[in-house]
Amino acid sequence: MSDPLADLFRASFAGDPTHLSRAPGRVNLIGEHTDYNGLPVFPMALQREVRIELRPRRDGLVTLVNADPEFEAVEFEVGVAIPPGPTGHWGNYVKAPAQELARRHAIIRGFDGVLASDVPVASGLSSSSALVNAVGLALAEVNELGLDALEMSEIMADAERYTGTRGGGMDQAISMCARVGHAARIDFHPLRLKHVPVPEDWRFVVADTGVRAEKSGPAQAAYNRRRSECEEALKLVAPRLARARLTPRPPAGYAEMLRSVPDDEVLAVGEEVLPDTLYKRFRHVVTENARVVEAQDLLLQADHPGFGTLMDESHGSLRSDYHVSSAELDELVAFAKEGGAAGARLTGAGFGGCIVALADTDTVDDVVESLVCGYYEPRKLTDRLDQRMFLAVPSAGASFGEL
Ligand code: NG1
Repeated sequence: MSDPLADLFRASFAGDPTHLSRAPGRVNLIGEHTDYNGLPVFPMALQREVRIELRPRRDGLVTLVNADPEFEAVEFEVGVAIPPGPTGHWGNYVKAPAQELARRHAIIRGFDGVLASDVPVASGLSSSSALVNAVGLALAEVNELGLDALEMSEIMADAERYTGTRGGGMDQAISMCARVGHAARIDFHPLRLKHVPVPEDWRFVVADTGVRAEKSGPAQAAYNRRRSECEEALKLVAPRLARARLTPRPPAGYAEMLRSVPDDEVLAVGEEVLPDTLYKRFRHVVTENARVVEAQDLLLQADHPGFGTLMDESHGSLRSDYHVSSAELDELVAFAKEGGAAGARLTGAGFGGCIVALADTDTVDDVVESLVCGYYEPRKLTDRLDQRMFLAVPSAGASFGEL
């Protein structure tokens, strides 16, 4: 059978590729902007993935050719201080895991490889972490590091900060550790996953606004600002909780705070001490955490309407309190609901990118039709519709093997 990636390999290097490293993108079902606050998230891996066919090298050179001619080939030496390319260059996501693995495990071997990805870029579906993970896994295996998926997830989360985004660890963890047919509740510090089966008749529709949410561009500053705002809010609330004797000492993080004090009391203190914007950010984080906890139970019980309602509430909070939605995201959500979705929300960081809508086998066609007629047709975005809108299939995490 012809393998276009292998053909590209032969055209780029002499000989054949020997190994395949692959890592999927993800859709986050609920729990947005909670991971970097140390609070849980609830994503699943997608059938869309980054695939690298490669051949290990004896020296430390990494050469990676992208099947998409829009992206020039990347070449560098593995090391502890790899000079980054210009901000936003895709090569930075290749260098990121190489530098982190060199710092932690003194890796010395690189590879020749060719890469193809069908994860939409800048859409909130973690194309970046899929790339970081696929390269990181390749380097870990080529250097025989013997790391497990959880260890790799944590290293890759640190690695991606090389690109300038102060992200949480959700994307790397689900892309490394996901199970076929399951979503996962992910908790942090320490990192752990609880895999929950997705009922057979549930359908998650992913629909792209067509507005790119470049996290290497302006969205990066907006994203990092949200993170700082959450830290600032906690710094103001924590001592007040201790002074009110609600906690023995100021809680060190959101997770500790929400374990010790009921949400309504935390919110009451927040409202008292925080300026308006900070309070809104804080309220989103506290209420979104509660929604994740509830979502896990509802998925286990296959409570379709209940899960949908939580998704609606999440979107409302991301729009009104966290200010990361956009007119296009709100419109897609509205059309999904009009078509009969049980719930719909933006997914990923926001500022553009995709929504995820919950339908089932009976309603999915109507939801899709409503999105096409309401959003894509009037905007003349019906070309490459299968790229813009697809059904998410809960898929397996990253893997590495011989070809
Ligand atoms: P997206 O928008 O998919 O890149 C980002 C972060 C996540 C998480 C979400 C918001 C990275 C790599 N990803 O995801 O960790 O914070 O935003 O919930 O920074």
